[in-house]
Formats: sequence, structure tokens, C-alpha cells
Amino acid sequence: MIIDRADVIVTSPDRNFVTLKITTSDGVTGLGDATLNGRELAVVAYLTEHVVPLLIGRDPACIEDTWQFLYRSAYWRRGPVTMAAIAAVDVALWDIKAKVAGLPLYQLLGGASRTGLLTYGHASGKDLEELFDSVRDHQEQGYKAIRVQTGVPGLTSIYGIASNATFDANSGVRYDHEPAQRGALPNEEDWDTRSYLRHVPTVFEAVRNEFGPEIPLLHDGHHRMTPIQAARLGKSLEPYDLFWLEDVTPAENPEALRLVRQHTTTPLAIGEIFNTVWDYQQIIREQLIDYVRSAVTHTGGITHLKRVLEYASQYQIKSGMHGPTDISPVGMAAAMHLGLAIHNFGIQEYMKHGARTDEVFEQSFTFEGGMLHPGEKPGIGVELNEQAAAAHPYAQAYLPYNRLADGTVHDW
Ligand code: EZ4
Ligand code: CO
Repeated sequence: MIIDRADVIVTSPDRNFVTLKITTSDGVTGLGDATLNGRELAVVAYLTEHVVPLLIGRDPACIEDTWQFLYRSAYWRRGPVTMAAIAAVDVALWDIKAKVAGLPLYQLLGGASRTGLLTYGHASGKDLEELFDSVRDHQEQGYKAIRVQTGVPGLTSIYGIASNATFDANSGVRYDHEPAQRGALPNEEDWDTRSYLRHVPTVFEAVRNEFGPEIPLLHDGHHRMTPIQAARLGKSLEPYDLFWLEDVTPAENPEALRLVRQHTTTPLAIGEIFNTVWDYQQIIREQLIDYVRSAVTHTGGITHLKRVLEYASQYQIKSGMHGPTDISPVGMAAAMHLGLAIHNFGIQEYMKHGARTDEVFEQSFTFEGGMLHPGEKPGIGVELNEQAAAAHPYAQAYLPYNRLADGTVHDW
């Protein structure tokens, strides 16, 4: 059996998704997610021009060899575009291997280590009233753990707040918690760290008073603080017992986390924009984090993220895989198989996709009582309805960016 063809399919049901479909000479197909929010077509070109021609004729069973070949033969290593492209190939080959074996992928990864995956959802509101409604809504949907993001007085538009606007494909407005906005230019948001640092502890105090001490709560700082500001935030949130505080400082500087760590016992998570084990080397070895935020989709696939998580397991660091709506159902399913199999699973982020996306990607995973399960279908359990996909052509969309009051560009 050889790889006969590989097709890159771009579809934009509620947002843009890039999917690699590999077909073998026996007619077995495998899917991989290659979606890189706001830079989708760069991965399409990388795959179409440079990777697909290398795959034709290869043995689909040789997953590790194909990974090493694509990684090392490029010479130019790492980076989000390269690693998303390699991830898509890797997941598609695991999908094929598991289908050929007649087993759900998690069985090939060691079998189930638990009955299901604890998830967290995204509650948000521009003020406390909206936030509380959103928390209640998530609890009604079954979520057992909840991320909390709110507006900050004085700031008009900040990361993580759901829009109430009904999604319309051509209006350019956001839907749900999707930060990318369709249109020719990125949206500009505003930022002021001092206001944020004053406000966030009052939000968590209010949420604990309203919803009690039991519910695991999370928060995302989205890379916007300096190390000492992040240290102060971690300290000021200690009374509210966070499950984790995420991305407090920009990802490029691992040493920042050492300073944060010296000042606070609030658990830390980072890594959604990392893409290799080398990005994690120092912070895992020095035990500067508690959760690895990488997605299968952005970190070289099952093969490479498993390597990261095995390394993390030596230091009692657990998984907290990235699961926003810009990971396609293919990428989410791959994460579920890996999360079910590994010992050091922590929590899985899960934002539901829209109805259009669910029609394009036929899924067998389940979400019940706040727990995800990848299902028992051979492979990863997701199939692409290509006819439905073709009805939603690519639409240009960008992530927003931040400016301070004086006009300075700031981390978003
Ligand atoms: O901003 O996935 O924790 N989740 C996040 C996400 C990211 C988007 C970027 O594409 O930080 O909302
Ligand atoms: Co995040």
C-alpha cells in the first residue's frame, strides 16, 4: 500500500479551515488539520507546493520516518507554518493506520487511561451580569470547568469577550468567542495593563461569591503582561484558587516564567503558540509551568506532541491542549485520542463549533456531562463532507491586534 494522492481542502463554514486528505492505493483515506488562524493560505502553499509531491508513493505506515523526513529534509526547522503542515500529514497517517487496524486511534496510542476527558468552556461578558449569565449557560451545557474573561472598565474592545451578534458570513462581525474577523484588515483593540490588573481580581472574587468554591476556574492573560505584572496578577488571584492562569507573558521569553513562579502559587499554563519540544525544553526542565497548552494541530501532530507530553510527565506537568474554534473537528478529535491515552492528561479546552462546521466535518466524538470522548469508530472518527465543504469558499480573515492609549502597538 502506498500513498496515492494528497489533497488540501480549504473550507470556511463558520470560519476558515485547512484539511489535508491522504488517500492510499487501497482507497483508505486519512484526515489532518492544518488550520493556522489568520495565516491559513501560507500552510496551504507549504503543503501543496512542497509536501504533497514528497508524499506520493511513500508507505503510509511509516509515520515516524515520514515525520523525521519532513522535519529534517526541509533544513529550515520549526515555526508555525512548517509544524502545522507536518502535523496534518502526521494525523492523516495515524488516521489511516488506525482505520487499517480497525481500531479507534487511542487504542494504538496505548488504550484508554480514563473514561472521558474533563473539558473547560469559555464564559465571558462585558460586565459581571453578562458574565454570570454566560457561566450559568455553560453549567447548563454540562461544563464542569470554566474559563472566565470580562471587559475592563475604560477599554472598549478586548480579547476573549463573546459578541452577542448573530454570525453572518459576510458582515465581518465576530460570532461566539472567535477572535478572527472576516475582512481585508485586522481589527484594532485597546489595552491598558494597570486597569486590567486592578479589575481582574474583583471579577474572580465576584464569581467565587456567586458560584462557590468548587468549580474549577481558568483565566487567559493572552501574553500581555511583563514578568513582574504577571507575578502580581498571579499573587492577587491566589485567594480565588484558579485551575490555571494562562499565557501571562509573551511566549518568546521562557525566563519570564521563572520570575512569575518565584512570586505565586497560582498554577501556570503556556504553549498555544509554541510548536516544538524545544520551545518547552527550559520551562519543563525548570518546572516553570503546570500545563502544556499545545494543540496537536500546531505542534507537529500526535507524534510530536506525545513526545512533549512524555517529557512533561517526568515533572508532573500535565496536558491542557488548546481547543479554540480555530482547531477544526479533525484537530479536536486527534487531541481527544491523545488525551484519552496519555497518563498525564490535565484538561481539554472545548468550544463547540457552529452547525455549518458540524455539517462539513462529520464527527463521532461525544460531549456529555462536561466530558469529551473520541468515540469508537476506527481512525480518528471524523470524515469530511466534501460537497458541504465546497459550498463555503475561503474568506479572508485576520486576528485583531492591540494598541495602548498613546498608539503604541502592544501584544494581543
Ligand atoms: O487567541 O485560538 O486560549 N485560547 C486562546 C485563543 C487564541 C486563538 C488564536 O487563533 O488564546 O482564543
Ligand atoms: Co490562550
